[in-house]
Amino acid sequence: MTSSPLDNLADQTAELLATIAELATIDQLREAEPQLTGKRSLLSTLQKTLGVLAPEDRKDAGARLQEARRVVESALDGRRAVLADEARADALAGDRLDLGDVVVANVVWPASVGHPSLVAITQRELEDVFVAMGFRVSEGPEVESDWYNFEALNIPPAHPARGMWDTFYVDLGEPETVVLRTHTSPTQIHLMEEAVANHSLPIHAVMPGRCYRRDTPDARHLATFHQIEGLVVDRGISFADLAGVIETFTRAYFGPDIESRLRPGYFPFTEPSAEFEVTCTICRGEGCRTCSQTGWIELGGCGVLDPAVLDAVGIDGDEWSGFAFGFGIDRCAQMRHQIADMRALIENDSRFLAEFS
Ligand code: FA5
Repeated sequence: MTSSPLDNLADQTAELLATIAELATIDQLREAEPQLTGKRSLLSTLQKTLGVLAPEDRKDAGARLQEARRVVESALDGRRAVLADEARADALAGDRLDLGDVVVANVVWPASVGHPSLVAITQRELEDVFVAMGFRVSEGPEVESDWYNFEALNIPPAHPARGMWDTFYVDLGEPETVVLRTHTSPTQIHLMEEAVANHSLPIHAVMPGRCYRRDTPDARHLATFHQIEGLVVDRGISFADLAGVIETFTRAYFGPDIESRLRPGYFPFTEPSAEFEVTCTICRGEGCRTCSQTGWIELGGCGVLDPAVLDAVGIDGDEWSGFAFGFGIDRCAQMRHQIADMRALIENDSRFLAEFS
């Protein structure tokens, strides 16, 4: 029996089908296709050999070869469809929003989201210290009339001391009559008026809250910041009582290692007045950018109530006397936690926020 070029066609076709079955991606299929069915493929090469066959065998061989090509091409098409389906499914899986993940995330999230800011935490700690010392906590409005923010505090219009506070005015009523409070001191006036109206003197209170100034933010300043005001109105109060309260506060809040001092200062609503400072905790008093190389950081102002203020609210200065203080809450947080630049408090850097969660 004479041999034919198609003697191994069945095995060769089976090998081609096995190769096709192993193609793993559309790209591999595209690359392999010319060698499987193209001009230089085995099937095309066999096609060219048919000419050597006797004419009576050629027709039958042609038909077998055609059938083999049909089978191979059909396997190729089938594999192409499967691989295209798989590629689409992979892409969809990549894009898919897994609702299961969202549900799991909801369960895990509360542990790491939504905690009070460092300023809120500090405010609460400061309140706790003063409550332990016998003060009650009160509040006042952030939008004030000029009278509460300035005039009642012995700062009449055009008084040079107004320059101490760069003020945001609210566009309401007569020009420059309504302000965003520049300090918490107007709450002193509200409390004293209330006590007079209710015959409820003496007063021992602290009043925390937000303040606004047209200050350019820097290492120690923000345009929106917080103060905690302190007010004592009682009989026989002197500067020594104020100094004692500040000393007790400093030890309770900062611990025994921090040094503090009162330096003579000026506020129109207290006389005598002082500025309360602590050793800069960033440089331990050596001098740095945060404390402008002084080694000290001012935390607040304080003093004995000026009789003109008692007069403005109708309190008899012969019977009653008092003192007041106003500390920066953000500054207290800054010194307690050694934050070199106060702007970190409002930048929302998640690494900073996580430190105080
Ligand atoms: C006052 O605001 C006075 N009302 C304090 C006072 C109250 C004196 C009662 C006497 C009696 P002063 O402007 O110095 O004072 O501000 C007090 C403190 O608020 C500062 O020491 C600082 O800690 C904080 N503070 C002031 N301005 C800013 C600001 N722009 N950013 C952050 N903290 C500030």
